[in-house]
Amino acid sequence: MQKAVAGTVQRAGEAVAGGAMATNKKVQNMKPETFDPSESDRITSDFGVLQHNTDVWLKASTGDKQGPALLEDNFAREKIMRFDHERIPERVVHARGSGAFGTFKLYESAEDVTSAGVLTDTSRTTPVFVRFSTVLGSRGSSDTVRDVRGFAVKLYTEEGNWDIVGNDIPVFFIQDAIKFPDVIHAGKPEPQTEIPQAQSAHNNFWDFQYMHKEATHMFMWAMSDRGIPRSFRMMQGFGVNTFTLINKEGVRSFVKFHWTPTIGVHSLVWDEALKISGQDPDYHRRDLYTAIENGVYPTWKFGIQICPESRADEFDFDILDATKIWPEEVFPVRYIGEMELNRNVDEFFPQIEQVAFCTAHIVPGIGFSDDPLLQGRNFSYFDTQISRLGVNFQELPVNRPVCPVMNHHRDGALRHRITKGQFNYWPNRGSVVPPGTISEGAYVDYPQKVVAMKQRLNSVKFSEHVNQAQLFWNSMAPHEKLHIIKALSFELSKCEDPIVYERLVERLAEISLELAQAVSDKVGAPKPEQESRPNHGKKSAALSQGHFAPEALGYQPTIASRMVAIIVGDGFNFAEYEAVKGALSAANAFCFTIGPRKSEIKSSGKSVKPDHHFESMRSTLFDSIYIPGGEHITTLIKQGRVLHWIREAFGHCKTIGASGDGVKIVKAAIGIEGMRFSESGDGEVVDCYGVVTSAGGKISVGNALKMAKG
Ligand code: HDE
Repeated sequence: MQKAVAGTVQRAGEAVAGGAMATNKKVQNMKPETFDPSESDRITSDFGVLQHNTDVWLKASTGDKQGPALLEDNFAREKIMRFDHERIPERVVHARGSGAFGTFKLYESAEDVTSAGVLTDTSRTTPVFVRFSTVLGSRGSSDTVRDVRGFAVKLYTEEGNWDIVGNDIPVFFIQDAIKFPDVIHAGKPEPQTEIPQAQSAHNNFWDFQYMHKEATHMFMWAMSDRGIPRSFRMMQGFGVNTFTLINKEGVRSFVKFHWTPTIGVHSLVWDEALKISGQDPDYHRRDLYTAIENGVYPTWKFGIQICPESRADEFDFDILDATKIWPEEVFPVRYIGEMELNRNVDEFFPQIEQVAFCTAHIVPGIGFSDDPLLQGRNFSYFDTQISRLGVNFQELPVNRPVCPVMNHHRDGALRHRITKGQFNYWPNRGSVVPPGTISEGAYVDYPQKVVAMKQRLNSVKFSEHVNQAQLFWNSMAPHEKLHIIKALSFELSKCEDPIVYERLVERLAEISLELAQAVSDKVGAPKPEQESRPNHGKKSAALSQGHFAPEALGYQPTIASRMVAIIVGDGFNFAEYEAVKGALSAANAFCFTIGPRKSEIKSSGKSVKPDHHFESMRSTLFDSIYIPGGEHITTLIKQGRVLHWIREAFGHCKTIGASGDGVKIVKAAIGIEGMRFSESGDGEVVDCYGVVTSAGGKISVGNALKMAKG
């Protein structure tokens, strides 16, 4: 795994051993199964017998002539047999992912709405594990594809595990769980060819989108910049489904859960995402690991949107419909806690691959709602873990709670736990392990009154599907609208069947005529002449990514963990190089030196060994580039690859810094004198945080620049 060369490199978790990690209950809880090899350890068989040669199979051999391998070699057979069975089924969705451990701290009690300890006790630090994922791709697919991202959080509370199995987009494609197999079949590779991998750009996906008008709102989100995040650390997380909170008095409220990153919400641009897919398919995985490994811990604010039960019917949408957001103007987000990820896993498979989330994992003070998507999910997650991990999946180290687990469930494949005594049923004559009482904090189901007919029917308000798609479109900044047009134009161009892209363009005309016309032109569909539904003109500020700039949340913009490439050749100005690198590293930016070769690059008596050469990395993998002055410019300016580095970074709206003669190469590449903050060919206006240099070599770090067009 690539480590950043700058900043204080510390082994996350270990560095604070004796501190927070030593008291992290989940870290302690996994200790018995954690093997940390030492110099004195030697290879044994699985049944503990020390082995002396594990490289050559036992043979009937004379030494000068090869003889047959013998079946009696127990160790060789064990080694091969264990290897043969290393794979388990990958997740049926969200197969590709990565994760980390951390902590959750509450800073404001929500006792007015819930009795849950994790949401009322501000003295607690609750251990967490988070797994981020894409949805459609297989386990080995690329990180930067256009897709929804999973954002699944397991909170190991003192009252049991609470899982918020969310996404980076607050709504879903479908309203009813019974449609899940259809939407996933339509999105995954097509059955006759198993093509395309990890892509929604194909006939079946868009056919489904048209056939299910309820998907309209969600596909707008997926086609927006949310579909191509810059980093897992820069994504919002949403519980999506409507849950309930119940307070001590037994009063119930409806709730939506939010995670908001304190470094802001940032995305790639599509051209970058496409290229990174090939250049570094592990881009997001590596980014998360590297940041944590270097002590730049990602944090999210935790927020709740509350709707009192008495107000549930007041709105023009059903609050139990997962294709709808609760607009923040109507339901403000109340931020009450913060989550930090501060420890990478020790081993991928037993921790990230075997972690098992279930929406049904809730704790006292938290409940479900009648959201029909949630009800189906509550069944599906348990069920899928049984085929993926087996019935005793709850016992796996990463999954088991930090509080006691006691019951009369027994046996099943790979049961680990040994329970003493005679009783494995309740009630028993010895009163062994009875249920808890309410005063002991036992989970009590909310006594909800249900009067209904048994029918296959959703509520009337579930039938409106376009209002919030319009709200989303109207709320986008100009560059966000442009990106949606481009994304839809890309995706629909990959659909060969005219009925698919023509009908979808008709659907777009229900959202916005401007959108439909722009896309129709690109994809060759008939141009809609009038909007097929009037636009209500409403907006909601919190739907645009720009709304989540760190300043808006009370945080300073930061360059920490941002990737900076410093371009050098023989004869570069060492003093400038050192000054800029030092300033950036002190601010915890991750600096990489890139040169014509990895061997030493000389500069008036000094030299550096670059981390990469121009061909082994590309500008796409960095947030910013800096070119020091010096004689190297006369050579570099003639090299197409170096000019491409600068041009490409410019085209992707990246911060480009140069000092001294470095300015000349920037000018040669992009035709602009000195330091500029880029605007793309489309005239987009973006916010940049980063390195600011001037031709005079003045350097300031971490400035937030509002870019202006022109
Ligand atoms: Fe999932 N989903 N889902 N999902 N989902 C799974 O469970 C399912 C839905 C989400 O990192 C599966 O353990 C149904 C919405 C995440 O391990 C499976 C429905 C949201 C993850 C499953 C939904 C999600 C999953 C596959 C419709 C956002 C990855 C493997 C009713 C709130 C968890 C697994 C991880 C995984 C079923 C819809 C998020 C099959 C039936 C809505 C983040 O059980």
